[in-house]
Amino acid sequence: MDLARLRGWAPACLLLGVFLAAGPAADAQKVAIDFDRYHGYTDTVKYLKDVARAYPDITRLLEIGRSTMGRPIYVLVISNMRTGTTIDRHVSLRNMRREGVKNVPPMQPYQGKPGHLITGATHGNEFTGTEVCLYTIDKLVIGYGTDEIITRLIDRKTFYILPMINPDGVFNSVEKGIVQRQNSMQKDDDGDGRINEDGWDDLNGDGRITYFRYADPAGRYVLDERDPRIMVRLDRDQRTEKPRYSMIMEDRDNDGDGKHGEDTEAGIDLNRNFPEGWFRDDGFAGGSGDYPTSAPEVRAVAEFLTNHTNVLMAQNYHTAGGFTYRPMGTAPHPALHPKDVAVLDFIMGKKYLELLGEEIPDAWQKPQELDKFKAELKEAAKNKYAVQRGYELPRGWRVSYNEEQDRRYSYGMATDWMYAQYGIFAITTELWNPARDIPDLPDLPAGSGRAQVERALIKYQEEKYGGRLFLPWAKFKHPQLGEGEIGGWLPIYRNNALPGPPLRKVCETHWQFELFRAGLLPEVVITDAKAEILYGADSAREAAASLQGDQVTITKGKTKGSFRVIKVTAVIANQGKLATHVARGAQLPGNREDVVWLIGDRDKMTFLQGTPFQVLGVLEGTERIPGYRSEAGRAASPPTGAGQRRMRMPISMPGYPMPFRRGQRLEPTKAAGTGSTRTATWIVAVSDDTPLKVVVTSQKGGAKVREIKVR
Ligand SMILES: [Ca+2]
Ligand SMILES: [Ca+2]
Ligand SMILES: [Ca+2]
Ligand SMILES: [Ca+2]
Ligand SMILES: [Zn+2]
Repeated sequence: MDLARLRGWAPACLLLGVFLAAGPAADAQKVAIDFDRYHGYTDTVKYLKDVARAYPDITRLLEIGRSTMGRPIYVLVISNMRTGTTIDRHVSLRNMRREGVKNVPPMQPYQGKPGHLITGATHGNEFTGTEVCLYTIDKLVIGYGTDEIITRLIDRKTFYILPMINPDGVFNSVEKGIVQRQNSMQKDDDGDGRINEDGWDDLNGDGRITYFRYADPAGRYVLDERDPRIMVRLDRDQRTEKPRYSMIMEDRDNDGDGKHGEDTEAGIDLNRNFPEGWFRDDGFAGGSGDYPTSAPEVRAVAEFLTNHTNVLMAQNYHTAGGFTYRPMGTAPHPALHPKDVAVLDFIMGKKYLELLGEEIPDAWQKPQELDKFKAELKEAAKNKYAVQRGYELPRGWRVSYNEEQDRRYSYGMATDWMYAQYGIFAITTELWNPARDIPDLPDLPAGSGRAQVERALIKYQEEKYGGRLFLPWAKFKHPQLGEGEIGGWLPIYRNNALPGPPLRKVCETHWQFELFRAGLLPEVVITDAKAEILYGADSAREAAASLQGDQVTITKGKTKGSFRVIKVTAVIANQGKLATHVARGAQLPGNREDVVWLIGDRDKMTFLQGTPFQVLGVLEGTERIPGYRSEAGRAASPPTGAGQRRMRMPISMPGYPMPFRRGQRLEPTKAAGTGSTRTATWIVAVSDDTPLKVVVTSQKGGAKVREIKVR
């Protein structure tokens, strides 16, 4: 690999002409950013640091781990740093033998607000997602204080933006121009005992790695009849009268084994290394790793989500295609609870198709007629899952599971892992469909094939980019393969939104979509909290109250002080659109139901009725879920079979103290109410004037605190 030459090729080469200049920067944009070029690793990091410095009140930059090559993996937190609370601020862990020991890192206030995670570049060559992350950051920080909806979101929710899961892949793809999907773990791809011994090479020394094409009777390509710059790929058994060509990356056989570029710096595929449905597979480029989270980049994400448990919404950006995968890819349709299906398809999918301008399935328009659609599909549908749902999934909103052949698509994927193990509405959007996302692409009749799109794209880059994205083919004699030509697309443009207006359009559409999804997050509030004195007495500092059955016994002491029996009532409501968990989210091992605490000086209060925290369960949201009838109405078909087992539903109830003595269960009281509202009542005996407060903690719906005034 001729790195010395490549080093001279600075990312500045990618700077495009001023004709793509952005509109006038908004006044509030303290950190300038435009989308007329790709930012790559270096400028993305610089931007994140600049934003964190410029907006200290609403951002925090976290380094959540390091890549294989030692590059930091950053999450930019965007949330009002002065609002929010967490339970550990109100209940201190008590070490009875060594009081005052503090060895648990405190939670941050933003962890007590509903969270929305957006990631980019799990695959290093798919960095359009990194750009959408940066665009999203820009919109959020500029909108804070100027846009009412954005301000409200940043005050009450938490955005976690992770622009590059795979910084090494991004660096190699953008800064070095050597596209790299995988991470950079040392891997002997061809099993010859040597590592990274044959990467791609800049054969003609122009500072870029493009393609080499050469006449080859066994080749899989022919030249396009209308534009011989275009290579048309043949199907495996396709016959042709035209001369055949082969096309490889610019590359020489460095180790003389007769193979080209067989062992580059690329390591493993990060989107096959997450701990959901993982199995070892070295049968494709990079493989899935030695064990789940064996990649440091994946481990960083896994640790981050494990200790940032407030995330209910997530997006993992990839390229390309211009559609979204919602869960799941590793399991068939029944693995999802019908309520989650309805939230994903009828609410999110419908909005997504609207934003793309694509046709929305009839069933999504008329969810009240779902039974009719199901009956119709029974006659016509190609797959049984479509019949169960009442609709085929549209092109723009699909699953990677192969429903027609009833076969899993893949394994170890981030989105499945987030949904199945953390209860997150996680999706994967494959950004970029040039035929749709380039507003002024020339000469493209509807339903155009690949070659037609390619012709239009080449013409477009000639007109708008001065022909810099596609190099003309030039004769070159390859040291091993003989005569041929070097040229073609600069590889980074093959799978990413072209910078300038096309990239901005992709960014804007997906920013709008994630803004919409953020607006669905739950919002748990204490709508009312009051206390009334049922009984009061003086001279009772040492008073104690105890409860046996329904009998309260009060024992007054001798020294001076006051003593009161107080009834506290708190009303809690979820005022957000979605429930505080996905349908079975509270049953997942790392998750817990919502609870409400009554907190005061524990040495001065005795709970007579109601446990210190009471269970709220899962608070429903305010949005009616179209296309879903809850168990209360008509039972929605319960998930069965392998899918349900795969969700690892536990056999015990989550989250409560286990019985500490045989035969006696210490179970918390359940608050009254259903739907989105609960009422919790306590009766406590309190000595002196210890202040009381109610704290509601919902893992994904937020934590709130309210001081109690005793009347
Ligand atoms: Ca090797
Ligand atoms: Ca090589
Ligand atoms: Ca070259
Ligand atoms: Ca070789
Ligand atoms: Zn990808």
